[in-house]
Amino acid sequence: MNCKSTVESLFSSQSRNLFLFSAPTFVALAAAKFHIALVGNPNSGKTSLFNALTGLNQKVGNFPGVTVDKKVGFFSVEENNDTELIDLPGTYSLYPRKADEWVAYKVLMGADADVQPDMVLLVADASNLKRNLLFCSQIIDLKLPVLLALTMNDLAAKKGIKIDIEGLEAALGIPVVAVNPRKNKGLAELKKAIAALSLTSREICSKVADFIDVAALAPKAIEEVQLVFPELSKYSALHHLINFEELASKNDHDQIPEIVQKNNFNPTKSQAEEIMQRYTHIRQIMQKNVVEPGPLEKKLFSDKLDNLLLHRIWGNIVLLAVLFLLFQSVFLLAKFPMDGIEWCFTNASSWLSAKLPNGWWSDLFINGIVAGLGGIMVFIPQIMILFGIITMLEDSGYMARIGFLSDRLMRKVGLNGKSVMPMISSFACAVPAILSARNIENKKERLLTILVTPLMSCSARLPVYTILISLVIDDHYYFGFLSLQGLVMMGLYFLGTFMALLMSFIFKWFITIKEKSFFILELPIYRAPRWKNVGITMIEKARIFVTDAGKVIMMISLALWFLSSYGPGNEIKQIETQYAAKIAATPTLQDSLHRSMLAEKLNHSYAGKLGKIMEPAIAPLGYDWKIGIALITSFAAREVFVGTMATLYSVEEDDDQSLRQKMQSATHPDGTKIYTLPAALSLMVFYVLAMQCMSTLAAVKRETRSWKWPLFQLAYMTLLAYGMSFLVYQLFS
Ligand SMILES: Nc1nc2c(ncn2[C@@H]2O[C@H](COP(=O)(O)OP(=O)(O)OP(=O)(O)O)[C@@H](O)[C@H]2O)c(=O)[nH]1
Ligand SMILES: [Mg+2]
Repeated sequence: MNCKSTVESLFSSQSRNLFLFSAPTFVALAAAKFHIALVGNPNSGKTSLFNALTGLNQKVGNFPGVTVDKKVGFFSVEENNDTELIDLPGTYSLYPRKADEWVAYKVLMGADADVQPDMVLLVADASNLKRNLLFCSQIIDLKLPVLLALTMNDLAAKKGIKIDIEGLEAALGIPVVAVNPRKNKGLAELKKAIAALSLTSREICSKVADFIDVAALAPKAIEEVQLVFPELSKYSALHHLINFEELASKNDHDQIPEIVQKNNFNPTKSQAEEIMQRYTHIRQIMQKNVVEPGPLEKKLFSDKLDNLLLHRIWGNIVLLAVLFLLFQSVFLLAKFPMDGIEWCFTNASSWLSAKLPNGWWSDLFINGIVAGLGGIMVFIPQIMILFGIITMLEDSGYMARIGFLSDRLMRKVGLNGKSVMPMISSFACAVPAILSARNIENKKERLLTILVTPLMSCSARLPVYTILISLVIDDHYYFGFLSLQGLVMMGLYFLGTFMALLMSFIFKWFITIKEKSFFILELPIYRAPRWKNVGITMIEKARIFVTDAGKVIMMISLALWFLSSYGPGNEIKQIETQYAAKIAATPTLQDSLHRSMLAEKLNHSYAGKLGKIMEPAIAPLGYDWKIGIALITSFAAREVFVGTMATLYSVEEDDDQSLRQKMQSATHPDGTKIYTLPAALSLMVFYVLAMQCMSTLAAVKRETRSWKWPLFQLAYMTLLAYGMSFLVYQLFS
């Protein structure tokens, strides 16, 4: 329906619609900034619509609970290009239970200091209209200016559902526009409707008829709250009675509890009554305006597929196969591009060494910057593939099934089927994964998920695993396609997952938060992943990896280059003079003498001294001092390991070898190899289990609102890593 008819129908409707009183009194869009809050049920397409309108690229996924925080973007309505759109987490009703639902709830109740919306853009899934209308009816009763955008009309049509949009509009008393954000359809109409509604004053919007008789739910109490807060609608007043602690400002804190007590207000009873009344009215609206097929008439492809994918036996077999393919493809598909990138960097640095004049700055450039950059660029293909596959899992709807399949196992260790989504997305990065745990209702399960999620191997560990595996594991294929290196890599991922479950099982006995636990996850229908989204995510993540991690790596590489090229006093100078004399005496040995000089200089540098101090602590794990330095620098970000090695080895040797070759031939002072199987395995285990990521700790601090949990996490993971690496080294040597 186009906007003209939307507006016309609003003004001509004989329904309870109060817009028909409207004389435009408030030209909000002309004001500098107009704020629109985007709300609706989870997985109804809010973020898709947000992206379509603002041109941004916020994360969209085919499962409920993708957005867990507010996100802001701008778009233009008519001439005004300063309209602010705030994407919010999905909520099923105005009775929030989860941390992410509270975010949306507070905005809607006007209790969020940062976001005071002038209009609410409500998104509802047309293929699930009845449930979506519950939330919609609650928003209507808040008496804010509201516009309903119906998404998933294509799916509704497939299911055989027909909606009379004009009828719906009349019945609800708010404008309704059909859109398809996936295909950018209906956006112009939506913008026109926004413009039209923005001309309607808030006061007039507030006069729209109640969807249900709110006052009857608690007549006296609501009236008394409205005396204290005259600006509240009846329904907002009811919510203040229920959630006054979160909604009322400190000054008004005491008044509402008094009202609650005096009137014997019972929130549970009022809520049950309210929901019943709403559904009664919604059923009438549906009967009049929506034609639905009988329950058995149309079985969607999704339902048939679920018979297999959620099957108790087959479902789990498919799940294992999917995870297996995920890891194998990260290894197999990335191999050739990685070799190519490595080849380019090795050649570039030998070309540069030949062309640039000798000097400290060319040394810094080639051995510090180029070596550091090369060390991380190699891993772009693997990171892109990993993010690509995870995005496909999320976008297709399969991720939600993984949650469903694993709920039983998860429960045994104190977690919840919903913990699976953070845990799997933590294969990519723990920071967004920890945020996404907001989707878990139960506080204890959410905390446990946050505590163990960093044990899942994130993409920053990939570079470390890859280089260590290539040093000690044969490049062998079973049956022509099963890569041994890939299997070891899978083993590392498995170790992290197993430890996460084990730790949760242990912690669940010590964390005493008592709360009812349940697993309600709406299974979305299967959808083809949007390839553009997959592509953009892959490119975007590669870009972030290179720029964010790159910045840290560059800085650390530069600092390391300095620390490993200079030393205290004039020790370095002395070594240089000594060797100059030796070379002058035996010029035939010049090459090997030069190499020993570099090694000795490194040993006497600041970095060498620091490494030597920590060597006794890490020797039992099979590490030398250079690994020790890498363990410290890795705390900024794990992938810094590779850059650290690149810098330390390039300061010492100036051949045209790749980092891998240099590490392969590295030896202890007694001539034995450093990267033996036991040492490399022990190091891999350390990287699987240790908490070496400042950003993760910061995220945990923010989500748990205390330092207690991140510090606990740092302590337990470090101890676990040390203990297990020690065990592995001793067992294998
Ligand atoms: N077929 C179809 N799919 C859509 C439409 N709109 C969105 N989608 C898909 O619906 C899924 C959910 O979209 P999101 O935009 O992430 O939903 P959301 O409401 O932001 O979800 P939460 O953040 O979890 O509350 C994605 O797979 C979208 O591609 C539509 O009109 N038709
Ligand atoms: Mg979203």
